[in-house]
Amino acid sequence: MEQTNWWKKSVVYQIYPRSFYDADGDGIGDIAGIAQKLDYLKELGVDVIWLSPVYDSPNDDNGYDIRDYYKIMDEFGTMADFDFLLASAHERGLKIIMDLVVNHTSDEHEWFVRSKSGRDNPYRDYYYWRDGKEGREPNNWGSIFSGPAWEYDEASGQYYLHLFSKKQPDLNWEHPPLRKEVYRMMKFWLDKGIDGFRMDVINFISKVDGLPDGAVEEGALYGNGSPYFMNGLRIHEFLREMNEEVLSKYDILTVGEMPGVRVDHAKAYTAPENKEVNMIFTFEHMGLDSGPGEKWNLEKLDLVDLKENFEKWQKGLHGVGWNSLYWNNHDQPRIVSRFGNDREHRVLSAKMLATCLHMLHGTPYIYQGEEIGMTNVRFESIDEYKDVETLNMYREKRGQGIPHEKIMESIYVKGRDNARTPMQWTSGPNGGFTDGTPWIGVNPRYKEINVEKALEDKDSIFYHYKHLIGLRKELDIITTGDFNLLYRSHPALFAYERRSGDEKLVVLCNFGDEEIELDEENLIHEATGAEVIVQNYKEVQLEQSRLVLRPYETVVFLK
Ligand code: TEU
Repeated sequence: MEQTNWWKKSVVYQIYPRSFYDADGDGIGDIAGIAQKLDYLKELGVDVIWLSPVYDSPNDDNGYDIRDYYKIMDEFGTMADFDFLLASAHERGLKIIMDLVVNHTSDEHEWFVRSKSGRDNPYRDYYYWRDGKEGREPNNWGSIFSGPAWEYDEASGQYYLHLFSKKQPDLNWEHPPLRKEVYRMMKFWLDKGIDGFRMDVINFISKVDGLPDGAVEEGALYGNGSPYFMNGLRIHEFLREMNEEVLSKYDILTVGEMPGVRVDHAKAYTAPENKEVNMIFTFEHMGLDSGPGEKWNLEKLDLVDLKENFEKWQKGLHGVGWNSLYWNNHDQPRIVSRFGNDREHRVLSAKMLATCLHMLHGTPYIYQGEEIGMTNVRFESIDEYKDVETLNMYREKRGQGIPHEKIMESIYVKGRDNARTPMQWTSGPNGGFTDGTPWIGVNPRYKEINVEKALEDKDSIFYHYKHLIGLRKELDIITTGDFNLLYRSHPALFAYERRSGDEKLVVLCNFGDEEIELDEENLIHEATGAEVIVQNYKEVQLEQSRLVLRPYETVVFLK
């Protein structure tokens, strides 16, 4: 089918269904709740909804452990609810893309139950089963969710591979019948009319033969297997086969989530002539405040690193492939707390961060609550946290004797539950998320930060996002323009220009708490007479031969 590339001018809104809106009062968000909020999303102006997994799951990893790809999770509703949501979205001109999780399934999936039942079962090769080595795991890889990446099965005397939790066994993509089953399932959902897929850790599906030991980095308990499962030898072959068998038959959006991907990989994955995926999620900019180590290491962001990382991706993919643009998702802490200032400058810094991202080349993704400036949370007790990654890490580090307070500090800054507290709709009980008891604590700031207040305040973050989304529709330069970084070495100013023909956008974002004064003659010249299309404050300081940006102020000029 002809690919119209409609997604090049789209803005995507990610919904984490468990925390979005609970229509039936059981304390868990559901599909009926999403359907009730479609007009809110229409008002925001987004084009596409990305649904985190809604398939049947025991929820060891909140739906990223799928037990039945063809069934809706009971807590979220029924297939009839889903069909109603899809039809209601399409009626409003909204598209829906689903989360495709096919690097692994739940250990309760029928395929795994059969695979585990015996070495000779026809499903055995749907997963990675290996004999131990000298009474230990087949190799020294660590799971991304702590512990070893292998689980021993008494009955068969073998181990199975799980890069994530032990309830998420990795699928063996080397096995053609498995790939066929995946393609059949994808067609089932696409034939229902969904508009594409976000593909979970899709660059992990090709593992290197022999699954060799990884290097044991200083202080690590296990070997680093990532060189042997990230961007593996057959990954492009598998994605091209998926495209040939399924994706090419529909006019859809495909975005591959790819931890460990670099720009050179991304050029190959997203170049249209390669017929793989439309775009990918890189993690590079999300690792700049952890240093070279694990994400729990807390380092201060150096803005120059962030600017140069965006420059690398903007220049690297412009005219070659396509960028996705994001600050937040269900795995990342809230950006206004992370790179902004969520206390005295929450509104300004949230708007600044939004402007910085939405004026770039690529397709922007907004994560639920980002558009109202939701912040990180600090639960007092570890018992209030729900995320398997966080809880496994806590137990492992406590076992290593690391103090509770030190671990909690990392959880406060980087934990995934920061993004998973319920969406804040009103200042009423539970932030209007549920009439029941929420499955996870509501962020106490819901009284000041909620949709109801945002919609009443014309100067809210919500309406700033709405304005930015509108500009993307109105100005082709945002979609087609090139990228040039300005003031590269400035420690607090993120400034760049986009050019297309004789048009130019100049974007200035003050990431700091201090006022920035620019006396750059040609910038002032550029700005003078330019149309100011985005600004935080009521007026822009264009005093005599100097341009002043106050803390977290943003201004965008169009010439
Ligand atoms: O996440 C991929 C991944 O690598 C995550 O472990 C992420 O890097 C980490 O959580 C950052 O803290 C995807 C999904 O987005 C995530 O929610 C799932 O837990 C994971 O895959 C397994 O499906």
